[in-house]
Amino acid sequence: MALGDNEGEPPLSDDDIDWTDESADIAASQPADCRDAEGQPQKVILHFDLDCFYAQVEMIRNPALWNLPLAVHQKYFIVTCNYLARELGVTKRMMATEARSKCPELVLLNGEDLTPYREISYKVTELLESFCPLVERLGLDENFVDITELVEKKLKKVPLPSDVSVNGHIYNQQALDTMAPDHHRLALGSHIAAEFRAAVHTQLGLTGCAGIASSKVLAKLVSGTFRPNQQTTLLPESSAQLMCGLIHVRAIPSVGRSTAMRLQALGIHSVVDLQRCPLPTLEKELGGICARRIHCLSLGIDPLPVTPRGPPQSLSDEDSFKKVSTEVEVMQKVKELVSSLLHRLHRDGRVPRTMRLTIKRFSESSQPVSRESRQCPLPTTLGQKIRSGSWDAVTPLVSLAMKLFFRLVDRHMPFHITLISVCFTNLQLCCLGTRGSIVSFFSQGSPVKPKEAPSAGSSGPTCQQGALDTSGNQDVQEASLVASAPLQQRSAPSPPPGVDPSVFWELPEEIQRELRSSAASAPVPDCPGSTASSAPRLGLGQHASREASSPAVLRPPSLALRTLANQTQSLNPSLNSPVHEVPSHVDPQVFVELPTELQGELLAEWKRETRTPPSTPPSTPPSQTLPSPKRGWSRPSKGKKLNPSNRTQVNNLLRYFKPC
Ligand code: DCP
Ligand code: MG
Ligand code: MG
Repeated sequence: MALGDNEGEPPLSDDDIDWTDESADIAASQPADCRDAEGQPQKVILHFDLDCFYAQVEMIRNPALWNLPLAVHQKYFIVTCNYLARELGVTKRMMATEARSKCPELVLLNGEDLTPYREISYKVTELLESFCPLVERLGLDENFVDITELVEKKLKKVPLPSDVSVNGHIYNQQALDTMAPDHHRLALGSHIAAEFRAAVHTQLGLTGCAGIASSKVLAKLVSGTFRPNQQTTLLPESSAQLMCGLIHVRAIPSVGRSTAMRLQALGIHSVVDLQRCPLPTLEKELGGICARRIHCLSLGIDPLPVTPRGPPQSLSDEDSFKKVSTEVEVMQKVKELVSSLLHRLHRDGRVPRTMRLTIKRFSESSQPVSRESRQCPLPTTLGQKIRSGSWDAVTPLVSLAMKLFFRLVDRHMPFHITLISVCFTNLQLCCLGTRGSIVSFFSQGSPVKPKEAPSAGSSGPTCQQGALDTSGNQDVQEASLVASAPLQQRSAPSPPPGVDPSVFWELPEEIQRELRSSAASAPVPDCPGSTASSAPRLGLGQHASREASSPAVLRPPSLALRTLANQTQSLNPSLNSPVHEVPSHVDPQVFVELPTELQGELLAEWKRETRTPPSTPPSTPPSQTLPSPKRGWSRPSKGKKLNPSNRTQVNNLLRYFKPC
């Protein structure tokens, strides 16, 4: 039952009253002007959940489906259906056969390839990030946004609460007290939420529900109260009722099946049971951290901030089935997974250092079956193949995965597998150059020219196998699977060592000259296991601008820029991340045209620079030898400017990215 169905004030039991009193104490501990103990304004958090997400994506891909009942299935189950199908009795998690019998005119689409859903999912996050940097993804169709600062800005414009109203619903139809600062903030937050939802609809054609509250857990729990395409604001006085309205502990975000089973063993079934359970009892069963966290959550308290996660730390894909019991079948499944992951890795542009294989065995028992995994490091040369988008990587990866498989399963015994998952983790920008070195952008196999086949017969610097993961399988670690990739041969003058020629020749001559002269003056650092230690280093330090300042954040409606970014994205498949933050000394228009890798490096360097305490005198003359990156990027004292002549010498490369 939707929470919103539970309108009106239900009678409170004695337990409810206890809990309400406790939450009232917590509320009373908050200062009246809505600042927390550290003097920060109390948070306003937005949770945004797209409506029938996979079905909406399918309707966008094929507009002829708009007015038809539509369901998306994976294997035999409906994973979602549009609201028209829901009206006709189809539900999520229903068997596809049952859905068909309930609604014979149902259009059933297979949703096992997540690629289109992922793509649109990231577009939604990017759009939200363009309004506000504090966005945290949750699954594919949800985002938290910390809109506290936006609310504060609005508050400055509308300090008098007289005409404030809430946009959308108020949970439990609680009356808004326009004189209460927290109500005022949440009301302003509801208008921001409405603006975000409108933008997602007009720019991406998607509808969704929003919840506005003072914490992540409350925002998430309240957002689905009215569906679809609606929003609900939770005022603090109603949070106790919201939490007590959750029947089962599983309704609390982050309480999964296994935690719920452990709680059940303690006799805890409902959220109220959990609220009333003494903390030491919980701690004994779940450990201190987990116990305190879920106890707080059960009370609607969630101190965790919205944490932008950046790009995913790993990419994985899995397939489940009734029975796989032969080596050939396993290899076929692994090959499919690896191929799909290679495509995603290529678009991502980073190189994985580790591969993990996970399986699930068949079990007659009703108890959940745990997964078993083995992992191994990937040879760096294989990483290069992956990054270049070469399908040559499939065979060695499948062979590695099969070695992992046979560490889990005895090949001489019968087996029955119901799930295989392949995961690439430890994703890194590049194998050449150290972190913070711009050389990684120019290194061989950069995603700028991912499909270009290297010509035979030439050779260049390559990183050999990196440091071995001691947790991995020795025989897998030792597998020598790939030959070093040769560099493409071009006419003279040659690029500096360590620089991908295919990228180098795309650069303006001026930059080519500068890279050559920079390379001539410094050694290249080793990456783990690198054989390229004799190649010259292109340290960012020498290219640094010393004009560090606050971030230049591009926000809508910067339509021209967005269009430019979109165009660039379509030209360069590796550029699939949003451009919302630009180093202050880089021309935003130029920045969006750079490959993601270089954007990342420039941003990281610039952030390191802004974090460096302003202890280094800004007038430090540029060193004749290369300065260390730290020195080169140190922040000047506020208000001081570099001597232009110094700046010319210090800013070798970055000046090409500066606005005219
Ligand atoms: N999903 C899935 N398997 C599940 C649950 C969900 O593959 N067991 C996918 C399909 C959904 C998407 O995740 O479209 C988002 O899940 P939601 O629970 O948010 O459901 P929907 O967005 O589809 O519907 P709603 O309008 O109820 O949010
Ligand atoms: Mg949804
Ligand atoms: Mg969801």
